[in-house]
Amino acid sequence: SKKKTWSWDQYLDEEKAVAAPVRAFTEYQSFPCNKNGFKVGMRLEGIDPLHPSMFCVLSVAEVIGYRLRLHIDGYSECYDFWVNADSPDIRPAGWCEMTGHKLHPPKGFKEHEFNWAKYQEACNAQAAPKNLFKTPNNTVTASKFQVGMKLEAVDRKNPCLVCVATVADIVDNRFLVHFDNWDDTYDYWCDATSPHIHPVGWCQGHGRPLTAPQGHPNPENFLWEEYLKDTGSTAVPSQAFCMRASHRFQVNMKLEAVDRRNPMLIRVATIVDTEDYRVKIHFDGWHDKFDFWVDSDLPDLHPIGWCARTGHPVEPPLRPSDLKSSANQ
Ligand code: MLY
Repeated sequence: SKKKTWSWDQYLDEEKAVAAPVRAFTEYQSFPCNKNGFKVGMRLEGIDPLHPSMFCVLSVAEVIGYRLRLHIDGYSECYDFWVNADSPDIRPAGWCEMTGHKLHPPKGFKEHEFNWAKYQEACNAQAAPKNLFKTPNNTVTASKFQVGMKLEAVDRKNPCLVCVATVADIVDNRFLVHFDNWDDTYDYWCDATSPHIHPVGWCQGHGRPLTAPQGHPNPENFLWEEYLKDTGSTAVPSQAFCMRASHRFQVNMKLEAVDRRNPMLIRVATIVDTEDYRVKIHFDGWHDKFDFWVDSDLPDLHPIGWCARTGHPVEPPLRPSDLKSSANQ
């Protein structure tokens, strides 16, 4: 084609824009130090993004650069999802059994009749070798957080709500936040530094309403003392919480960001607004109506040059002529 190859250097120069500095990005957003060794067809275990409490049998459906499209075996392709090769949400075959987690088998299997060795043979598929997975760096585990302990947590699907929640699972330095008497679709994995979690009593201390468990007989007058007693549970000790510092992104900084509506694409993007723990992403050349807020540590945000370095295409800014030609199609 006649299209000139697009370059960040030239673009930043033309736009008189600055790149978000690499130091603003977390380890999982920044340049990887290994190659993506996963291959299409390999099997593994991992968290179902729509049901974060569930570990499922997955297969690698597509590999682009440092990213993978994962398929939940036995289910529709519409549930496929993309992760980075170093995602803590994926684990080698056999991990669930080894760590005492329930593995959700492919559709059609009963829970106890699933067996990795037989399944691999039946599918004629290879399990992804263990060395392809990121080994969690020996971070201190969230020792003060224990399964069953209670806390107050932001419902990230309804971010204005702070709700009664429980530590439902722990893996390495992360734990699963579950909202009492709600289904697992609101659950999320985080660590002790998350800005979304607080000790019991935080809402009261900050003059904020606390959302009681679903079906609580007297939600307007929820009392922790009573609830802990009734449920025979304890609160996460307040010293366990160590909220991280706010991010270092600034308005107008450029970066590369996964397109939420078509997550196989990574686009040239700009930070157009910030809060302490969130940034608002704009895709260059696109209408503002596509702008969206994300947590600043979302693993789908990357420094400029990440795509080039990892062998992933980057979608250059949409130009006015692109709009015209797409309108004429
Ligand atoms: N309007 C939503 C709110 C659900 C909130 C769930 N949180 C507390 C876990 C509904 O009623 O479905």
